[in-house]
Amino acid sequence: MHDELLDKMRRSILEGDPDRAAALATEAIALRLAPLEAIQRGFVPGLNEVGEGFGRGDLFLPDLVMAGEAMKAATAVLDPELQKGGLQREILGRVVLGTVQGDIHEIGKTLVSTMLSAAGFEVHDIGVDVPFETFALRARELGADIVGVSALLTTTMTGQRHVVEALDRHGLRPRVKVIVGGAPVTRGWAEEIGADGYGQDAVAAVALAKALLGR
Ligand code: B1M
Repeated sequence: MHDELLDKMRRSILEGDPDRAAALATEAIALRLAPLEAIQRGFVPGLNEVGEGFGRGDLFLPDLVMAGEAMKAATAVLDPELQKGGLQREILGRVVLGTVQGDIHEIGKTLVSTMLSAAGFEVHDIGVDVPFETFALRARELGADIVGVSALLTTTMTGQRHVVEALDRHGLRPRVKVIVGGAPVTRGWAEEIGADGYGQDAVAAVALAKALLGR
């Protein structure tokens, strides 16, 4: 029933059109399409196509930039909807979350942040291109239970290991749990660097965070 709308969403990202993407997100809310479905089945396939085109050399950096802007416009509209229903009193745990040093990809990290907040976690999103040491300093300052580290590049995922090491140096492990994620990250990688878990997507990250804190 929503197939046509989902396809328009995909195309708004391919065309790098933030206004259109935002308008389609608004339409989705009016039609009561679940916001996560709009993101995962509508907008993300467009981003993936742009990523593939860029990887093949058919598309260029400006295309990637505009696709990212369109995605951000859509998620800005859908974000408050994702948050709804998450207004519970009890805080499940405190999470410090960021994209690792050298990496400015923020869309997936922000989605994970939104979903964790909606599930009842207190999330401190410390942004993108975050120095390894800063994860540890902020975790200590805020009394975090979990540190989440996102990486989208094969060159920056090695930074996730440095974050685990920084937490070790500050004596925060094993009390503070580490979750890693991002397109090139795997369960095997998480194990290799001594992280406590790997979230394949935002929904999996929430389930993992709950499980790690025994919730
Ligand atoms: Co970039 N980029 N990019 N990019 N970009 C990729 C990642 C790439 C795969 C595209 C490609 O070549 N096919 C490629 C990486 C190749 C590699 O290393 N293997 C790439 C490249 C090469 C680059 C540049 C180097 C390009 C250049 O300058 N020549 C450059 C690097 C800049 C830097 O960071 N230093 C660059 C820049 C950019 C933009 C800034 C233009 C833009 C980002 C805009 C922004 O974020 N504001 C951008 C975009 C949009 C992409 C693609 C197309 C889409 C990423 C995205 O937002 N996906 C991407 C290709 C692709 O992924 N298909 C690509 C949607 C998002 C919802 O998914 O981020 O995977 P994702 O997050 C998911 C899961 O991974 C998981 O949950 C999320 C929600 O389900 N997850 C976690 C993520 N973090 C998690 C943390 C967790 C748990 C789960 O726990 C803590």
